[in-house]
Amino acid sequence: MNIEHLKDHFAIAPQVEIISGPNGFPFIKINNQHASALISLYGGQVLSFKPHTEQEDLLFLSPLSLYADGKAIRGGIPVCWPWFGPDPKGLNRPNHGFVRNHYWQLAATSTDSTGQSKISLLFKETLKQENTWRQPFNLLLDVTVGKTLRLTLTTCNTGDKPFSVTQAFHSYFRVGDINAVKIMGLKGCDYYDKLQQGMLNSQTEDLVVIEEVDRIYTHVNNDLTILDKALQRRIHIRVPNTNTAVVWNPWLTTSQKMADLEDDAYRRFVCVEAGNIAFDLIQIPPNNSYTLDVEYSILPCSL
Ligand code: TA6
Repeated sequence: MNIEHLKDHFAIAPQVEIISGPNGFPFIKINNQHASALISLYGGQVLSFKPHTEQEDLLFLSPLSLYADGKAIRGGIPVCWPWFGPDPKGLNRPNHGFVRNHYWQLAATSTDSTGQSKISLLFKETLKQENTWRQPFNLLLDVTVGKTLRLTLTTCNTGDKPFSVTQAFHSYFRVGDINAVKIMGLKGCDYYDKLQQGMLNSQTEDLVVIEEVDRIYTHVNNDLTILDKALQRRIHIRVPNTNTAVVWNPWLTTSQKMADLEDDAYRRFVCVEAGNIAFDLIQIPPNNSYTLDVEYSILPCSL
């Protein structure tokens, strides 16, 4: 990917720069009146978002993350598409689909009158893809960086047959101390527990993470909140059009097994992943599209 070409076509001084990241991965660096952010074209992945009012990033990015072809970047907001989790057909294709492991095209950059920056990334059917996925499609990711961070992922069926996807924003949220975190908005929801062979359980209280957690929640609210007493802040996740979400924290033993995570990294993040997951399969007819829309904001603890 030619960074000079990207600079010529898409940089908007001084708010939007194109820079070379680790191993020459092209990054879009945003610094506008509201916030700073970093987006990798590899994976179409937001790696950092920090409103100027905040001391700490919204997102966790592993310092041991690999920046290598065929590997996912560990942290930020990986895009899981067109399937979430293991290959639904059992053909040994990558976990969480293939778009987090390939380059996206930078389609447009803009700023609006309120000072927000919008970055549009495109993953085209004609770009590299798994040879078993034969559905004609376009996939568009719009990232809007303002006081809040908004991501919309639009799947367009450009073929003549319907197809189905599962998908998620696999967001790694930075927390001050996992022991001082409460996840609100899941009380009363049922969940499938991946650590108990998919057993169905019910969430009776706000979720406190005290061990490894890997759950798919159903019928979730449109608003989820991570209350972080250590950083004295709340992360608010607005998901207007989905009703499944995953919560994942690997805890110590699983972190130790992961080469791209420090052993104690589990203390510093929790994944709360909004999407259409497992049974929440989205069917898209020919010439139709579907948009997953999520907005993240950071609020003080006291409000
Ligand atoms: O979203 C939770 C999960 O599917 C877990 O089961 C866990 O394995 C995690 O994602 C990380 O997956 P990855 O393929 O990125 O190593």
